[in-house]
Amino acid sequence: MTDLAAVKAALTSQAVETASWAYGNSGTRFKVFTQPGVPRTPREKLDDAAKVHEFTGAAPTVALHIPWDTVDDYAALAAYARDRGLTLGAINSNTFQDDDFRLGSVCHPDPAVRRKAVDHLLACVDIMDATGSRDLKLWFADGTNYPGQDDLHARQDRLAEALATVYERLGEGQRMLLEYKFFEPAFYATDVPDWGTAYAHCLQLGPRAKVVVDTGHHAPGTNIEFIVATLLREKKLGGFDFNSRFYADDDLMVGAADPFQLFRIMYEVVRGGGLTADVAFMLDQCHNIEAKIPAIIRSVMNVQEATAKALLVDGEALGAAQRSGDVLEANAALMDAYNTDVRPLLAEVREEQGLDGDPMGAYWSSGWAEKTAAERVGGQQAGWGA
Ligand code: AOS
Ligand code: ZN
Ligand code: ZN
Repeated sequence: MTDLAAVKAALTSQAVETASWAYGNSGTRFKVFTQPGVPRTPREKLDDAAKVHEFTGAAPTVALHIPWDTVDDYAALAAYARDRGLTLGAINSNTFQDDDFRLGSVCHPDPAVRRKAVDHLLACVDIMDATGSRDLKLWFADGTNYPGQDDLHARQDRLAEALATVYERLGEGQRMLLEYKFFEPAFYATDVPDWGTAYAHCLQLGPRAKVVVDTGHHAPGTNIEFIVATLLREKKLGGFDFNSRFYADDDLMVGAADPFQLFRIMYEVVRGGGLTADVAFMLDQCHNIEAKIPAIIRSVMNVQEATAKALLVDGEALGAAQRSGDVLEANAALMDAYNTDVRPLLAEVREEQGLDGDPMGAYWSSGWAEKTAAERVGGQQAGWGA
């Protein structure tokens, strides 16, 4: 039997971090479609994020990206967020948009380019000091396109050296989250292509270095929940970049392509004791053709639905079936939870928090979309096309 009060308490305390860049215009390398009312400044992105939090009650932090969210005074930006009931979340670095990084950043063969990349990462930690952010999130576009282009082994050595320099600089309570991705923009060998490489570096660095699982960064068919279970066992799961994919790094709304996979992931999170603040549940998505704030609200709700289903798994029945080797009953215990319609439960949880049970409806009737469309002219691009 599941303890409904415990399930509700877990759902009430769950927080999903939204990404500043998801509020801006985005697209593919073919076309960036502009939308009315899109934020023009980091502050306006926070205004939109505050709406997501207002209607879901579950999105209290916002990840920033440097330099896309560059401001003169980061402490003032953090105060601006606080005034809107938000705090600033992970600081995402960018070592992929500069001409100097054609052959890589921290893995580049030229020490001067590596130094430039490390300086940027250190500047990101300075920003974390000002914003009070806990996490530095590192994703490296580094890699090679052709066999022989550079020395794979030496590139790992350079990466390790750069990471160690930044790790040393972390302040108390700060963490380094290392993200992996199997290809793109490099097409032959990516320098952090998989969880094993990220894990090996994090293990070497120490307890404050952890792995980020971006759900869109795996080869088709990869069992992501197995990776999650393993990282949790090793106390190395720092968080998620949630999104969904049909083909490559599509950055579509989490839970849209494969809600069953999201459920399986959240089940391993619950099973492995990962439903805590130690694991950052972040969204890393682009809303190229759909309205952005409602898409982010939908994404938060999709994470909540998968979590609710995971929490509803009858652990006793599942355990008993597993111990007796009853394959079908064990599978049925998971599927029963997955096939439960948790929307009424989540509506109840929201209403108990004083929120509208229907965040999407509440947002659409709030007038925010019309107000921002009228007031904001010339919305900002998210920062990249794809
Ligand atoms: C890139 O593919 C990664 O998913 C990054 O996490 C992210 O989208 C980028 O660094 C934006 O900050
Ligand atoms: Zn990501
Ligand atoms: Zn990605």
